Amino acid sequence: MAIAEGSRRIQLQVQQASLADVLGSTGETNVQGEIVQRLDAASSDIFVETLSQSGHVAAIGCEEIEDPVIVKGEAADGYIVLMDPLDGSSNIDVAVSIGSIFGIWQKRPDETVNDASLLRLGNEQVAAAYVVYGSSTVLVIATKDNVCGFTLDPESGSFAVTHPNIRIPAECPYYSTNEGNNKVLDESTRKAITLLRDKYSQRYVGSLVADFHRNLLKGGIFAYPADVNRTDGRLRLMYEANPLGYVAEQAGGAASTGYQRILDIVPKQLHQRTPLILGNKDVVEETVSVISGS
Ligand code: P6P
Repeated sequence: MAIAEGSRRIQLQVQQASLADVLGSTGETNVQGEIVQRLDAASSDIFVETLSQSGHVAAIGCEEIEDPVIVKGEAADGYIVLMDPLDGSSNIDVAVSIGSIFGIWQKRPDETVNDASLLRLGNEQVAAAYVVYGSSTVLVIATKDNVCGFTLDPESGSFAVTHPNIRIPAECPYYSTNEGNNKVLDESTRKAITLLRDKYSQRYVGSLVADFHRNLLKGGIFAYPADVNRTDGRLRLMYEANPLGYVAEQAGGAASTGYQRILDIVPKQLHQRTPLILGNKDVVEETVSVISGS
């Protein structure tokens, strides 16, 4: 409910954009060294507020905030939420789909929450969610063996079930990757991308949530592999790869670094990056076998 309420408020700002004077940058750079868009900061503030006030969240990790937010008077049955409050910032000013991503863990019993509490294994997630702010606003929530999509009714401000029991299709029509990176891929990765290009149609929005949501509903694979400039990959493990990897697996898909299952990675720090191969299980496995030579 806290995520739904926060996304309802953010969607209003996304739709008003220039009219609400929320575009452009704050002039600051975040812990990632990226220019903070004003909507990044607003989204972070909104979700920190709704999650903290929910009474069920003990700590929050956020792409826009260097250190964990430990919620005062934390809830005994607290959850730990790691989030990318607004993903795809470069697309905000050009009216292209953007999204929010959440990984949800249960605080360990009798745990006094501290910074280390947020460095949990991806496969210990109890739920994950994302919101895509596109031609419609869709909230997708994954729990064990169940992925369900809800669409926001802008008139009433409430979400209705529109995509019950999402399963990623067996067929794979699309691949999503930044083809501009081909020149910096190692040989086996470049071969893997070539195989995708030969077999599937390219669809690449430049917003991870939008690319993943299309591939989840229609079938497809998203690949942001390691390259010579980004040996650890570009995307973030704790609040992008882990949550979407959880959603993919609960819908019958897969998520890998190209060498290892995403949800098996032992995290070392809150903002660490990872390569990400995500989507249709068969195609992820084929792609991983070419990348890793296994
Ligand atoms: P590139 C957006 O900034 C993001 O974090 C993801 O949403 C997206 O998939 C990726 O970066 C795009 O990166 O290098 O293709 O612009």
